[in-house]
Amino acid sequence: MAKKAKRQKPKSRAAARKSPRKMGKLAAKKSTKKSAQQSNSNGLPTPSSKPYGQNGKALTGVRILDFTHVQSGPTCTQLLAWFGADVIKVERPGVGDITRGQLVDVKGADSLYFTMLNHNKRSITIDSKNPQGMRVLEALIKKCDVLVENFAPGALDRMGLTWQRINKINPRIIVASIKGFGPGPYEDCKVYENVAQCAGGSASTTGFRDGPPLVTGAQIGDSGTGLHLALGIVSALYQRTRSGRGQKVDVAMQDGVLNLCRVKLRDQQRLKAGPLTEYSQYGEGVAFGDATPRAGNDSGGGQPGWILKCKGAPEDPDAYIYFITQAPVWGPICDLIGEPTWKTDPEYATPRARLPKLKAIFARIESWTLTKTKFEVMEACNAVDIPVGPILSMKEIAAEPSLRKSRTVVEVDHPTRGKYLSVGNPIKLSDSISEVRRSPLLGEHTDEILTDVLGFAAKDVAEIKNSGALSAPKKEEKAA
Ligand code: CAO
Repeated sequence: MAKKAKRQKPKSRAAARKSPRKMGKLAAKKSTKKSAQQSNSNGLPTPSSKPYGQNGKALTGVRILDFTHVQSGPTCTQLLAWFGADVIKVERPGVGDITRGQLVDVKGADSLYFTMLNHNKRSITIDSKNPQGMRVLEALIKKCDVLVENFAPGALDRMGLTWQRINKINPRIIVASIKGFGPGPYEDCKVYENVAQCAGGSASTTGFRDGPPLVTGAQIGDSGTGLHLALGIVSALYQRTRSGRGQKVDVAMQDGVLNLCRVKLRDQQRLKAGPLTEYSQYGEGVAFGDATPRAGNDSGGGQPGWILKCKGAPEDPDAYIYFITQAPVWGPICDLIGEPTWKTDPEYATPRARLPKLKAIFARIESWTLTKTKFEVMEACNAVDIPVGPILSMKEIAAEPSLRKSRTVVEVDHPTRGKYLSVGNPIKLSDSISEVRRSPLLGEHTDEILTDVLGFAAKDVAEIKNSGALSAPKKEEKAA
């Protein structure tokens, strides 16, 4: 890291020896004030007086050797880059991250899959299996604070970059890895998003009771694990300010998904105490098995909720609203839908009385929501504090002005594909403001990294380049 926080100077021994009794009254007062200030500072520098946003970025000075590919690892390093880390993405010469060429929509340009996961990074191409390539990698390991990777199990070791070797080259470096599974029977498996969703308990608890397990659209296996890894990395960086040494940070995708599904493991254990009464299955009189069932659109938080049709459904596939019959707002719900007697009728007045009739209650609420668009329902309900969620399509999200204003949805310009939309940094720091810069072209920063970051002299750069370590193998060599 570039600069350490300025610490308060320890008192000199002579000063420490001076007895307060020997000081004048004023000096004694001053000293008391000073020591109070010191004890409040926790060793931190004096609060900056610069305007917010002008103190660099949260991770300015942190350099990342980004050995990630596809989605999980790049999600993590993109977040770190948005917080100001210098992220150097190492890619295989000629090929790069495989996603550059996946789901291509503009011929000859990097795919949106790649561009939307690799903002604010620099790209260098290195063949890690070429000795000169390894020379560059070792130089990078010396210069970086964190190495992040999500290769298949054992791939980094096979390159010769074991934890022991990396740690020997740079004992301060943090080595952060994503694998599909943690230690155990599946530790050697390659894993993609949906494999993790299934193995982490998400699929078995998603979907309708009478249908097959479902995967979700949210990439909880890949992007979710990337988020977990980013937190592990910044925690390790913080610990390093005290320990002075690096450590390994490992996150398994199965574990990351399970962490996001913890309410379902909660329900698994509650089953021992009887049926899960907030599940609509209970109200419908369907017996529970011995594992957490799929709960359709029931709310996971214990407040009965369901997705209801609004004006335009089902022709408009997104004309729906998530409606929660939260106990504290039962009265306003009854008034809104035109059933004021339900507020006092013992058959409806309490959550317990409503449980067996939830299906019929939601049908009655739906007869009201069907008279309004999802936005009208939103307006009417929020006016009286009833929480509802409009089912927004990606088209609506892309056009939503408030998301543009908050820079959660941003327009980015790219030299080969032109303008495109991306999701910006969803985490807003008031003193570390993210700007979204386009993803790098393959190997775009190879030369500047070799010279400016690693300090290789022109003859070394030439030697490395001549070895073929930074360029794609020639066609005839490939065929041989
Ligand atoms: N130079 C030379 N070789 C390189 C290289 C470089 N710059 N970068 C990668 N390689 C090599 C690796 O060393 C590896 O070679 P070996 O198999 O000979 O050791 C090879 O490329 C392939 O790496 P891989 O096994 O990681 O890639 P894959 O496409 O076969 O598998 C994936 C992809 C994602 C299934 C696997 O990497 C994985 O399971 N990762 C961990 C879990 C994960 O992150 N999954 C999420 C992916 S996003 O959905």
